[in-house]
Amino acid sequence: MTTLFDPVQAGSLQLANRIAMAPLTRNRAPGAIPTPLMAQYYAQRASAGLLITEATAISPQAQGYADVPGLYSTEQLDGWKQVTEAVHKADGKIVVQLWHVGRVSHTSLQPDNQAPVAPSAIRAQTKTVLIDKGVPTFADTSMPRALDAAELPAIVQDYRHAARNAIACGFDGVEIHAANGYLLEQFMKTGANQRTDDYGGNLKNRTRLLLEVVRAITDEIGAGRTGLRISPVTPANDIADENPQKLFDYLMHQIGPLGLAYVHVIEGATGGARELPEQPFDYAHLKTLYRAAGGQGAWMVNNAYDAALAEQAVADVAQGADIVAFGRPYIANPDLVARLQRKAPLNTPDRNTFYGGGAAGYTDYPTLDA
Ligand code: 8OZ
Repeated sequence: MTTLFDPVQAGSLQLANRIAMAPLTRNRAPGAIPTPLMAQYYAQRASAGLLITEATAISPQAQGYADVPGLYSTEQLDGWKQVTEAVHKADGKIVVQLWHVGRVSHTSLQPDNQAPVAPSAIRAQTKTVLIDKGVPTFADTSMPRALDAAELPAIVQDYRHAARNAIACGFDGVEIHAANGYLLEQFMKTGANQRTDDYGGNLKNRTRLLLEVVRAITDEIGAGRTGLRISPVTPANDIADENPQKLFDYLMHQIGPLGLAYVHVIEGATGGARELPEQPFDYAHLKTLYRAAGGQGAWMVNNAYDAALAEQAVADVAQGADIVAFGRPYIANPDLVARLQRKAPLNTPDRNTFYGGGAAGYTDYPTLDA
């Protein structure tokens, strides 16, 4: 029987175990530049089979939160090099999550204080994090403007450049963030996309931008180093679709043949309930369709897994998962792999230090052996 502690192949990534650190926004990169403290934080967690970085902006326009990192300037790349070196020195594997927030932004975070961009000029009823004199504050997102179709090739190029930058600074690969109500999901879901051009309306059109991004990135760095994160039914950041099962079933047909390293699925509401009674979703069917379409990537699942649920998921080869990603447990347990293996108790994460700040609640959670 397969366990969480068995190795697994995800595309060209050879992973030592089936436990991944989920992407976690921590707002500790002032000026969008990764710091030595971030290198320490990721290296502490390097026993995970795969580390997925916090969401990382592919361009200035892609920024939507204070003090989140980017992957487009020389200073940012130098910062990330320290991170990848520290993780590799600790025998870890790390991919960077490529992010464009779309409408989930604030004018004060956009180039020249412009409006954030979106498929349609529909404001998200959600908040973003601004940091005022070191103190995180929540602010309503700004009214976005609808992107002209002629602007989209430049955004696809930004993804391609970011993927090239990722490899140049030592990442083992990238994860495309197509979840949680950000730009790529805004295009996919009817609640945010009312376009009448080639990027709106039917499923082919709504998934067009994502598939262009996937093709550009896989062409640039290879599909075996590229993962994809989706969240079929999450209401995060005010996103909704009239028929998520149909949308994601369709997407599996499209991505199956592309040779991706893994598909990372957030089950239920991000950071919330795994089951949404008003929005049932068949994840096993999704996986079956992906495999039927030729998809051989690792199937990664996420959202509120505990040890028992995770063990059960990887033990069930047909229905279950190849990899389980843990989010909140990784905030507080740098040695999560050892703790799960030894069935040891877990430290509890402190919500007050999730976003912004320094080492407290970041690099100071104790290991079992400490
Ligand atoms: C929490 C706070 C800010 C951003 C996501 C990147 O939900 C995020 C995020 C999470 O994917």
